[in-house]
Amino acid sequence: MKTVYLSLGSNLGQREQYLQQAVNALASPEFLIRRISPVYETEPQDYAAQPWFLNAVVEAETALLPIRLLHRCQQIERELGRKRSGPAKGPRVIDIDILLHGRAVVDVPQLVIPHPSMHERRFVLEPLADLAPEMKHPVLQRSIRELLAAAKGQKMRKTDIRLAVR
Ligand code: PH2
Ligand code: MG
Ligand code: MG
Repeated sequence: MKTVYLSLGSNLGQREQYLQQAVNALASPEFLIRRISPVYETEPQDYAAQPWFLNAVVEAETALLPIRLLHRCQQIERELGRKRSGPAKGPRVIDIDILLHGRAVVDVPQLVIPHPSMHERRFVLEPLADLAPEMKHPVLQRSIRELLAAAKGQKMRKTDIRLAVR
């Protein structure tokens, strides 16, 4: 079993419901959700002309290997109605990204772990630091707390929304 961290994001439609539905769909005997960060409302990055996101991070234990877990995440994105038609990094009802998979380092065409931009994104580091501030990035060898301190500013606020672990 490995401890894994996923980033959830939504910026279209009923954003909170999409995040909760993603959590419900992820939870299974093969994917044991341990903790979920608070939900943050965050300014869009990389592609500015889109609505603000809700973002959160999920901590789970799983025996699913990285590619199997990727396929599971993509399947849930499709089930929740994600369309792959819009611009890259543009608006989406749900995005489920693998941030970390134990201390594994993966670099294949379909999947890069640790997530290649996690260390520079406050919308990832802030909720991840709520769960595991002292955990070290397996490539950069710096703690999440340190990466967060070094990340550039991004407008965001912690909401009162708490996703339920079922
Ligand atoms: N996801 C992106 C691009 N930009 N910005 C925020 N605030 N939150 C996201 O989840 C996000 C983003 C591509 O996946
Ligand atoms: Mg993403
Ligand atoms: Mg994605």
